[in-house]
Parts: sequence; structure tokens; C-alpha cells
Amino acid sequence: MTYQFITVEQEGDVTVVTLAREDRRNAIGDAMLAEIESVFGNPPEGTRCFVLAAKGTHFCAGLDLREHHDKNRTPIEFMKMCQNWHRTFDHIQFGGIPVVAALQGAVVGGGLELAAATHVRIAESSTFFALPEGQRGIFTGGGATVRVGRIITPARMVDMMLSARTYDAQKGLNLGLAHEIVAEGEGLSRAKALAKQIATHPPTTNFAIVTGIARISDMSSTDGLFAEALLAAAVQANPDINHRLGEFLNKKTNRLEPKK
Ligand code: 1HE
Repeated sequence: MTYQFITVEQEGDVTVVTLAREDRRNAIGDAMLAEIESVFGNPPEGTRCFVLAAKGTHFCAGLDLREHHDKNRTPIEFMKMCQNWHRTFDHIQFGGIPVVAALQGAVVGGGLELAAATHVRIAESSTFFALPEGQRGIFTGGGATVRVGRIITPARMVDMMLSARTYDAQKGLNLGLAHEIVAEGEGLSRAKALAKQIATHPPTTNFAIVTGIARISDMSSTDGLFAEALLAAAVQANPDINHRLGEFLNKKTNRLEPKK
């Protein structure tokens, strides 16, 4: 497939997907969403970790408001569009391959919904988060009520939408919207370095981490513990496990140590 709104580059077992609609602040219209779905729904052969990045000074300005305005969608058309966003972002969150996001500038509206579907979020210091849908007279439709609400709590999301409050990178880090802050211009290289390290884990372990933990948090404790044991058993079938454990026992791997 040839892409108009994104670029896709493979660097060994890491695939870097870059939003490339800088002149519109990477706002997402129907065609761009289809491209995002195409790559995350059918990961390039050999991908063990994704990096999701964006060209320009802003990660993503959310829904393409011009297209939305011009299409003048009916309620059913808008519902179907939202379901397309949900399906696409489900490929990102539950596709079984970790996704590390490199964020900068605006991560707003649908851009925050996209970021919330990724697993590790590295924020450059210019990053800010907002849900301006209330101000625009619309509602979230790309999964924020589920994904963002779970990260920052539903009550905080209500406030965020009513007040149009903007959170800077530090506040985003405190709330879990970002996992690490780096200096301007260093987000992509840090995200790639992390992705390369994540790609060394056995794929079954990464699959269990990115598909299991979020789903188990939806379950009762009893069901969750059962599902956890099942996942652990499935991962245990990995033939590489004893070799890796042996490396630890033979002191061939780095010890964990507190961050200096
Ligand atoms: C856009 C969009 C867009 C910019 N759709 N065209 N999202 C929002 O409400 C956020 C709207 N955008 C902004 O607040 C600002 O553009 C930014 C803070 C992201 C960037 O500001 P800045 O000063 O760097 O750029 P700009 O001059 O505002 O925008 C540059 C161009 O991009 C300009 O077009 P031009 O023809 O005047 O050059 C903008 O119109 C255009 N642009 N953002 C279309 N979003 C599944 S439901 C999800 C619901 C939502 O996501 S609602 C939230 C939408």
C-alpha cells in the first residue's frame, strides 16, 4: 500500500509509523485513519515493536474538523466514523505488538485518544494534552471515555472536557498520560531506543503484556486471577524461557538497579 498521510519505515524489528500531515497539524480525516488502520491491522512482517511518531511541532490535533464540517455527517454517519476510530485504535492497543509513542506539542482531542491507545508514551517538554471537544460542541468519539478516563479517572476527564483545561508535559506525567519526559528533539530517538529494547523480549511475553493487562482490569478479581494464570501458562510454552532464566542464573544479564 502507498501512503499519503503517514510514513512507514522498518528499522530491523522496529517499525516506525509517522503521522505526516504537518500542514494540518496531523489532524485525522477518513483517509488518514484508513492508512493508520492498514498498518496496525496488518503489521509489516517481522515487526516486534512499533514506534508511533509525528512530523512537525505537534503530535496530532485530533479529528479533521474541516472534513467533518464539510461532510456535515448525519448522526448515524458520525457513529460509524467513531466506530472506525475505535476499531483502528483497538488494533493499536490490542494488536499484540507493543507501541511506543513519541509525543510533542499538541496531543489533543482525537490525538489524545490515539496516544492513549499506545503502550508507552515519551513526551518532549513541549507536549500538552487537552480534550477540546466540549468547546467545539461535539463529544469524544475515538475512545477517550474508555482509554483516557481509565488513565486519569473519569472525574478528571469530565473536568478536562468541561473546563477545556490543558495539561503540560509534567502534569501529564503525574497523571499517567506520559511515562517519561525528554528534552525537545529527543523524543523519537528515546522512543526508538526503548522500542529496540522491548523488541528483545519474547513476542509471547509482549503479547501477554499488551493484550492481557488492560483486559484483566475489566474483569472481576476471580476472573482476572484465572486469566492471569492462563496467560502465564501460555507464555511458559515459549521454548526460549529456560535459556533466558539460565542467563540470569549464570549472571550473564544485567542486574536491576535503582535509577541514579
Ligand atoms: C486543523 C486542525 C484540525 C489545525 N482539523 N484542520 N481538535 C481541536 O480542536 C484542535 C484544533 N487545533 C488547534 O487548536 C491548533 O491548530 C493547534 C494547537 C493544534 C496548533 O496550533 P498552531 O497555531 O500551530 O496551528 P494552526 O494555525 O491553528 O493550524 C495550522 C493549520 O492546520 C490551519 O489551517 P490553515 O488553512 O489556516 O493553514 C488549521 O485550520 C489546521 N488545523 N487543527 C483540521 N483539528 C473521533 S472524534 C475526535 C474529536 C476531536 O478530535 S475534536 C478536537 C479537534
